Amino acid sequence: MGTVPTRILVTGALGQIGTELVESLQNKYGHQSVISTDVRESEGCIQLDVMDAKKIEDLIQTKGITDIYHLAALLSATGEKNPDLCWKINVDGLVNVISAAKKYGCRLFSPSSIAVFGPDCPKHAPQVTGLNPTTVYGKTKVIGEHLAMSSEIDMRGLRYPGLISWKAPAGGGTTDYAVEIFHAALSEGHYNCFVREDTQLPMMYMDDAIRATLELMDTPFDSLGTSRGGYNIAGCSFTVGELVYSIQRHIPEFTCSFEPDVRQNYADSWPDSIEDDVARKEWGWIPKFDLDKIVDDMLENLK
Ligand code: NAD
Ligand code: AKB
Repeated sequence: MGTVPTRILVTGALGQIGTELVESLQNKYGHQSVISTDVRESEGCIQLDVMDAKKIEDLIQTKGITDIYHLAALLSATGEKNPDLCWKINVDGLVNVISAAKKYGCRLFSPSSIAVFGPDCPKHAPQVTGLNPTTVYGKTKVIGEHLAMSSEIDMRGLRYPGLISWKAPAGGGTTDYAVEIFHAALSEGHYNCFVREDTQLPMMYMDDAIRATLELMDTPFDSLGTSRGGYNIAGCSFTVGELVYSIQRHIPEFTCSFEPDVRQNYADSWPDSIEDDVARKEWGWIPKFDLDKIVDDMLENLK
């Protein structure tokens, strides 16, 4: 008997990650094998609200879906402005997707985040530590990781750091400054940053994040241990000051001012850097982009 061909459903496909993940999945599995969905309308994308459990099931059944990449969510800054909605989309929406995956035997990728960590976490965050986030967004991600391990399906996740990319805008997170700064540097020569100059967070270039996602999903289930719901993956870690300095290698006249808002509190509650020894050991994770390489590539592509 032959193996069933991979047919993929992506939720939240129009977002920062979905824009690039869909492209990579299409390159890997063929254009027709990837069904893009989002609550927003766009050509080539099926409109799907992840609160609509029946429509999720209908799509999985009619399209013969084998794998789901569940990207629909509210990020930290938007989520803290509307915690009830954040809980609904990030937890109830995920539960809908898990139920459908279980019913139709689908594999499921559902991202976690460095937001699972709270102020009690060591500044270099280990894989296994207490998860006591202060944000609602972080709490929804902790629940997502628990559901991955308790739902009796093949469900996997990565604790993505702040992601930096140029193809789509960042979607309402605390780490958005690390994307916005490039656009401002090129268009205005100046950026007014909403966190302090010494704020240091774990970050990653989108190319590394997409590759990590595909590599995790390519790993045999039996090789994955108890971190399957949310592997720490490190890219690089830098302060805003260091990011400004790296951009000034290309644009010496670029300036940055600092006017911290409520997002400073979320950033301060997260670790500075990430220990990714378990991902390296279990499925061979190795990042490729350091700060200067990210900056070179971002400016080259945005110019
Ligand atoms: P994004 O905000 O750019 O995209 C999310 C997409 O979900 C949007 O296109 C939005 O329209 C859609 N959406 C919102 N509500 C929906 C609903 N009810 N039904 C269907 N679609 C809905 O986010 P992203 O950066 O692409 O993040 C994707 C996932 O990765 C999220 O789970 C996020 O928490 C996680 N993550 C992202 C980052 C990052 O830096 N981008 C870091 C860590 C974790
Ligand atoms: C956010 O800032 O909310 C996201 C994340 C780190 O989860 N980029």
